[in-house]
Amino acid sequence: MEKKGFTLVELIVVIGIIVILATILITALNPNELLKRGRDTRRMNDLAALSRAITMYLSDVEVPFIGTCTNAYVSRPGVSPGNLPSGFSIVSSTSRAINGTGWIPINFTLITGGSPISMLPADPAGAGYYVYGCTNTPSMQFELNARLESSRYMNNASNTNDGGNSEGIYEVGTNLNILPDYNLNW
Ligand SMILES: [Ca+2]
Repeated sequence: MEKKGFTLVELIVVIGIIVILATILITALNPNELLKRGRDTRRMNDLAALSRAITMYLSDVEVPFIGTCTNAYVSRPGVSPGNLPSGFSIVSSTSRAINGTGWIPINFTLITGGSPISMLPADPAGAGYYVYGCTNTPSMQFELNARLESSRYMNNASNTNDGGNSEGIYEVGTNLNILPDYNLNW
């Protein structure tokens, strides 16, 4: 008599093969690494956009104010002191306002034609944060810091690649020696 359907053993073998293939696929795709890459891409874009906006502000506004440069500005309050640049007063806020009251105290709305950014960026990881520093001597310069976390992009934070002074930190700006070599851990 012809056999119809699968036997139990055949089913178990098929299910076993599916489980093995699914495991291989998930390992290859590594969803955790993909999420980290997504956040890193956003961090690099955030800092690039912010850097362009500050540069535009400096070239456009007649009497610019880029912050009190003895401060280091942080996009998240409550960060452990050991994970912040030393030698600066730490000023932190979650406000993303672009009118000078946000975590970066620059009034981007003064730019002719309006601000190129609609809000200040914040790190896409819940525990993450960005750091902003400035100097007025000899001229107004700034630095922005973020931590990268994916295997693919982490090397972008090396000083060889970003030109900065802190190996583990992704540094962007017009003077990457404003903020010291520190550990931006979270
Ligand atoms: Ca660096």
